Amino acid sequence: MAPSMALAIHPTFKVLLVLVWLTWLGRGMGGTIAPAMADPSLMPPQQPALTLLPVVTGGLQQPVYLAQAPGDADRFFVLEQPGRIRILLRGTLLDAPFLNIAAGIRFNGEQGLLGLAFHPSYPTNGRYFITYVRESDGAIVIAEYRASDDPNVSRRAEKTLLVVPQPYPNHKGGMLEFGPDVLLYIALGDGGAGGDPQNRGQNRGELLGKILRIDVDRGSPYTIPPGNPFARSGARPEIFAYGFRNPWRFSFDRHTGELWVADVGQDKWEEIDVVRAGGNYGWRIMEGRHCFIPRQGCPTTGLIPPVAEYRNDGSRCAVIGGYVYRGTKIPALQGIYLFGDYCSGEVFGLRNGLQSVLLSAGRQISSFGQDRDGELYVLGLKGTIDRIVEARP
Ligand SMILES: [Ca+2]
Repeated sequence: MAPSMALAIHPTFKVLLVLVWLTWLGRGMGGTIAPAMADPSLMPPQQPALTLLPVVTGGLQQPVYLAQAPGDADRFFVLEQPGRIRILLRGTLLDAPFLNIAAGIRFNGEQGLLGLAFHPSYPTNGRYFITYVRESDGAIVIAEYRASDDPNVSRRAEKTLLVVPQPYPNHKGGMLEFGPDVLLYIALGDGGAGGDPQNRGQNRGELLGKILRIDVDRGSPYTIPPGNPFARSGARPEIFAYGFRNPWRFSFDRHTGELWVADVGQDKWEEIDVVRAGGNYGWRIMEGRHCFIPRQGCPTTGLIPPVAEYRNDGSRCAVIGGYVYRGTKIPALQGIYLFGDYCSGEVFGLRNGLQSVLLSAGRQISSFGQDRDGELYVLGLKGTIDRIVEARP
């Protein structure tokens, strides 16, 4: 199968050594990864020198996401892919999970507990939302949970919002987050195999290969926002945008509200999309800015190209979406979209269509995370959390 978003530990130490070596090589080469559109005046006047500050070095099993809850400066909530939400309380990893639903979760490869979003009114309503692949049949589940009176322990009662059957074990997507419109956005992959064999990304009659948007404050378990682009068209009304392969991570720019989606590529091209309502982002007609089916002369009318792409050659294999930096501690990073590659461990910066390597993390990057202040974190699949900080000479 073509490269996908393999969230599995590499099978042999030899492969790991090669990866480490390639990462080291990449560090030495550095520089721009997409030479096109080169107007140097668009580049940041001085690229910030970045490094990683360890936050957690052990005690986590396959962390795949990190978030803070509104109104809570003390805690980081960390998703463990096998099915637990752990708490990092003022720098200390608590032994007892906030939530442990591992028994009901299918944990294998790209499957597991994949997404977490706190309701903007979490301090008063305690509501939060997760995405996971369930043990019984491999379907992906969007579910709501609630905090208890103990801020370190969740209630266990589940309210199911959506169950989406999955034809294959890969390409789950799984990110979910509230937009500035207080609507819940959910990313679903094309359902897997390779090359989207049933053309789900382009089929607006189903939910796979889409970004969804639902209103969890009205209706039960949710309602369709009246502004959804296909609310009255016969397509699935939850769809916000379509034509995605495996949108594993997305984020909203805190200043502009723009929705930045990283879509993991198939054979050659990893892409970054800025997504708007009703947009068709091309898969499987196109992979990045290139025809996929058919390989030449594909119909591109109406397809929205990515704002950036890079080739998944030897050391690079899968894009990991990050955040437009809106923190205060690294002024030179302001407004730059940070993202990474799962295999190479590189962290890239993107602004005005120009990308460059900002940092080599030297690990498998499973996700980025953002704290309340807008500072950014790198999660390593093998159990690490590091904060991105400015390197001091
Ligand atoms: Ca695309």
